[in-house]
Amino acid sequence: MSIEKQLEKYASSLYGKTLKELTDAQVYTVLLSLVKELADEKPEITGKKKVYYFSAEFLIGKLMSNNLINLGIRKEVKDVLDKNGFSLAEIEEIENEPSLGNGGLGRLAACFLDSIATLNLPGDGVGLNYHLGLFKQEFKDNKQFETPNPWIDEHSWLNKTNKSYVVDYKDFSLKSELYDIDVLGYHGNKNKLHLFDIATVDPTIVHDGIAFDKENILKNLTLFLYPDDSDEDGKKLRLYQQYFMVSNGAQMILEDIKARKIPLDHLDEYVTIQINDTHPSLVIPELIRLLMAEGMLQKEAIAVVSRTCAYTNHTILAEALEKWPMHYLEEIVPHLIPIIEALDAVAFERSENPKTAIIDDNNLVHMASMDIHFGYSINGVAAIHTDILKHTELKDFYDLYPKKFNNKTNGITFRRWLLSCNEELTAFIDSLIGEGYKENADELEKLLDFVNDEKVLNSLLAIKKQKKEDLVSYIQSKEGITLDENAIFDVQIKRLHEYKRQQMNVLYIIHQYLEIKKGNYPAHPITCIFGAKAAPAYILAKDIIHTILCLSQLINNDPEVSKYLRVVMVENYNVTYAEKLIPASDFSEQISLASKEASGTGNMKMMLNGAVTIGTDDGANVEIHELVGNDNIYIFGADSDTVIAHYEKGDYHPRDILENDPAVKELVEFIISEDMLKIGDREALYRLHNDLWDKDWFMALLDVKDYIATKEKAIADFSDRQAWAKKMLVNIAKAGYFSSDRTIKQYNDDIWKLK
Ligand code: T68
Repeated sequence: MSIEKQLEKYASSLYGKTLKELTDAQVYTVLLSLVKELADEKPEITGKKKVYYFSAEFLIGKLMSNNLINLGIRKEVKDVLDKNGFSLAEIEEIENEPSLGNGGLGRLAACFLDSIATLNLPGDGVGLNYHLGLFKQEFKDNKQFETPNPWIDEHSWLNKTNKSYVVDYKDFSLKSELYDIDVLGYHGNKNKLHLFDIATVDPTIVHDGIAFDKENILKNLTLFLYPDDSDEDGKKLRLYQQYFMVSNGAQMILEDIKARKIPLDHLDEYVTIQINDTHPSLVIPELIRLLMAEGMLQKEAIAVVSRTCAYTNHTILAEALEKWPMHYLEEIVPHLIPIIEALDAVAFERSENPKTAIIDDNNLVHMASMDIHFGYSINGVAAIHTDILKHTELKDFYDLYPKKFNNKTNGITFRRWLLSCNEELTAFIDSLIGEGYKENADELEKLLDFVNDEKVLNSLLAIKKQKKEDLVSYIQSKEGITLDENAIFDVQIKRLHEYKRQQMNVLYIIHQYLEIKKGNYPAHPITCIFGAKAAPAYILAKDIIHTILCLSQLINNDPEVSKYLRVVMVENYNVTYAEKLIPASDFSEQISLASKEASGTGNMKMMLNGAVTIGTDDGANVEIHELVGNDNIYIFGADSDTVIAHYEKGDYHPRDILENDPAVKELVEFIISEDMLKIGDREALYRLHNDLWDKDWFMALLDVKDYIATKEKAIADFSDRQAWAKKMLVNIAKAGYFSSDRTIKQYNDDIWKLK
């Protein structure tokens, strides 16, 4: 049956109408029904061994466009809708974005599921079905407020299954429900994302933004991703969540293994569990416990699990490596304690170094330590990150287990971050080098043949302009702000964190503002665009948002300045927004303090869409730098060795810089100037200002001058449009390495070893 006939069939059965007579929302539901039916018919990918990707987050984004592409019917659907008076783009807007992730770690998990299915490898995601997701960000009085982000509609991609498991806690047990989302490979078959839930969860307990009774586990367990953990009850809730996720996942895996009549001591030949950061680490003791309950001896269970689990580290920030107080475990999952103690004893037999202990002197259980001792592979997510893990952060572990450590540089799925979000660029690339790059991303290098082709370069500029116009109208509709697509779009989109140094970008903006006020205009008008959520309890991150919003108000309302400089922070930055911002960006801001950004993946997405990176030699920027060469990237700032040495010696004092450099001081003082205090909250502005004087833990002042000078150079270069288009082209051509298909092949070759 043709796509049109099938759509008519659903229009008739669901609404008793013809396609033409439907509202947009009804067309969305009709399309959803059809795609789900087609997905249903796809066989599941099978094989002897399967990977289970355990993750607290799956930042999957809207699924309609991607699923149409992967089913190979997007064009046909678009034509049918056109013919009937609908725009596919508008229909796709209707879908709620699933709110199941926070940042790069969650988006990476989503890209990986896409690539695993595309490579036809058996691999499922395991996570939780958060009803209110991460919070929704709203701006009021130039400040961030958090509200619930309900995203589950009557019609959604979730398929209720009849799987259910009992999860035991100290004082009660919970019965799970399992929802699955089909994960379609590009022109291929499917895997699943398994999202566990409970029937009793109750969004009506939420009040005053995102407040709720943290002790009411029956009602709150799967409400929010990363519920506020600034108090004990919040921390315990996170532990309840983590155990729920891993116990369900482990039970589901063992159920399948038993159904296949596989002897449990051969588990590792059939299953590999990839632990995404430390949130799912309790799967190790839980799986050991379940195997012992099946009659396996503890020693053997530990050995089997150690051959089954592998761990990915996403950060060197110590505060993000989770440590659970033993008394929480006693209160919530006491049955894991004897196992964790046994693991600690084994670890001690292997090394008496207190730095590699699982249970430390303060009775804290170190999740990463457990992963490293009892996982068979430990990987970092970019070359420099893995090096720092081996030689600095996790050195004692590396000395103990050199063979376990390996690097897997992150990647992104080109289906979403090119084919779906930038159809114009995709079509243009197709016309130049054919479609082979869609399966073999390295073929993008063929674009280098056109590096001196004026016509091609002009087309690239024209496509960028088109995407900037699209973004201008999107921002107009969402934020009510009118931008000029002829300005440079300078984009910093990522979680708000001091180490990512949005505050350094703020200082750049202040510099530019003051220069314009003095009559020194930039070589080209520039629009600085931010998108970022701050964790609700992260005060300084919220102060930085406040400062950006105040600056935005000051500058955008100053007609003299706003001709040359504009500042926009978009509200509730999410995957949907990223899909509009990335194709439209000229400058890709990747300005973390060297050594702190494990990889970054936004840098890869922007590069693929023809933006040029302004960045430090950090994370995957290092690899981008190597690939594109000095002429096609703007690198600045202290390198990671210098930064690490400052931390070791404790010799970085921002006050020294401020007392000796009036130019830098002027920028910092502007934060508490009359102009700013008139607009903003005195306490918040002073807090940021004082932090920069007394702490500046991520050394924004160390790099700010080099940053400003580098950015000025980039702005000047931008004016030579042909030369700039060459940089764009080289960036696109060299982005093939960052396909998550490459990353997943490496995970499979080195770690998972599936068929
Ligand atoms: C990110 N991590 C890294 N963490 O920051 C980024 N963590 O460099 C890297 O590219 C990406 O992972 C993928 O590897 C995160 O996104 C979190 O969001 C997070 C949340 C809670 C606790 C710890």
